[in-house]
Amino acid sequence: MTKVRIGLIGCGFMGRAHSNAHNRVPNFFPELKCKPVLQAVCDSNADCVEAFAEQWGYASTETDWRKLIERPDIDVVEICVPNIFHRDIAVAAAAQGKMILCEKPMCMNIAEGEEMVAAVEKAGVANMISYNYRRMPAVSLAKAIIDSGKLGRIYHYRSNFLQDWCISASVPQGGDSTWRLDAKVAGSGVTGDLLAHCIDTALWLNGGIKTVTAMTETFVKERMHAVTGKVAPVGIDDACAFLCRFDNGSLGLFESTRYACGHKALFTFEINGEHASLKWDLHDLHRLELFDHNDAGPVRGWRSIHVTDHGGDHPYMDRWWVPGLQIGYEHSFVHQAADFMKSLETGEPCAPTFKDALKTQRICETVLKSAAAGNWASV
Ligand code: SOE
Repeated sequence: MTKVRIGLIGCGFMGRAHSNAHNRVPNFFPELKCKPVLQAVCDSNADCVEAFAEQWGYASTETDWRKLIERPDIDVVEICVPNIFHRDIAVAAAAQGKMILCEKPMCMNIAEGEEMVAAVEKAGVANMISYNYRRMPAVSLAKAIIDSGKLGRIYHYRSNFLQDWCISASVPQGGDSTWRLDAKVAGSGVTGDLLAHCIDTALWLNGGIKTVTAMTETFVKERMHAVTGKVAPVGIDDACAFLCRFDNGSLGLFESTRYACGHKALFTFEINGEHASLKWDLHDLHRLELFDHNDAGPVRGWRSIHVTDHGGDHPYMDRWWVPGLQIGYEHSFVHQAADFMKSLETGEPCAPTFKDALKTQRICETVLKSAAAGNWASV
C-alpha cells in the first residue's frame, strides 16, 4: 500500500468536500493500492486552520501555502481556495514536483490556464480539475449510453444551472463567503462558477464546441464589499445564456443564473439523438430519464432509470449501501478522489486533466467575449 500524503489549501466549503472524500476512500474503495492520508491543511486564518485540522483529521497545519508546497512530506497539493490563487499555487506546486488536484473553474483566464498546463506537463506530475458532477452515477451512466451509440446522430444538447441566492441586493460581494461575486477574485460570475460545470459535462458527453453567441446581465449593479464595507460596482455576470454549435453538428443551448427564484441548484442537461434522448436533473440526481424511439409503440415513453443498482450496470453504486437506495452530492467527490488514487496506481491521466479543463476555460472566455461584443465567436 502506498500512502499518498495530501496537502489541502483552503478550509472553506470545498475544503470540507475534498477532506470528507479522502476520509471515505479507504473505507469504500479498499482495493486501491494508493491510500490518501490527510497530512497537512493550510489556511491564512490560524484559528480556522487549527479547528479544521481537528475536525477532519489532518496531522499538521500551515498558514502560508508556499510553506505547504515546499514540504517534502506532501505528495498531492489540493487547491480549494478562490480562483485568483489557482494559477500561482498550481505553477509553484508543479515546480516542486507535487501532484495537483485543483477546484473548478481552473483559473481566471485562458492565459493562466495555458501556464498551468505548461507547468504540470514540464514537471510531469499527475493533475486534475475537480468537475465533480461527471462522477454522479447517473451522469456516468449517460456517458456510457451515449458512447454505446444508442442515441445515434445527435441533434440537440441543452443545459441549465439555475440558483437564486443572489436575488437580494443586500448580499455583499467579496470576503470569505461571497468572493464568488467579486470579479477581481472570481474572474467571472455564473459563467465560471456554474456554466463551467454545464460546459465540462457537455464536452464530455457530446464533444467539442466550435462557435458561440452569448448574452450576460448584471442585475444588481452595486453591492457592499464584505471586507471594506464600501459600496462598489459589481463586475461579475449575474446571468449568462448562450447558443453554440458542437463539432458533431448538434446545436447547443445553455443558461445559468443566480436569480431564478425558487431554484437552488437546478443543474440539468438533455441530449436528443435520432433514436433516443436522455435527460438528467441534479435535484433528482439518482435518476436518468431515457426516451427510446425503438420501444414498441404502446409502451413508448420517457422511462426513469433509478441509477442505484448493484451488479455493475450502474457506475459506482456497487460501493454503497442497499440496491434501490440513493446516494448524494458528497459521493461524487468520493468517486473523484478514488478515481484520482486509481490513476496514480495505473499511471493513466485522470480526466478532466488541466489540459482537458483548459477547453472549458476557453469556451467560458469565448462566451464572455461574445456577450461583450454581441456577436458569434469562434472558440
Ligand atoms: C455556487 O453556489 C456553487 O457552490 C458552485 O461554486 C459549485 O461549483 C456548484 O457545484 C454548486 O454551487
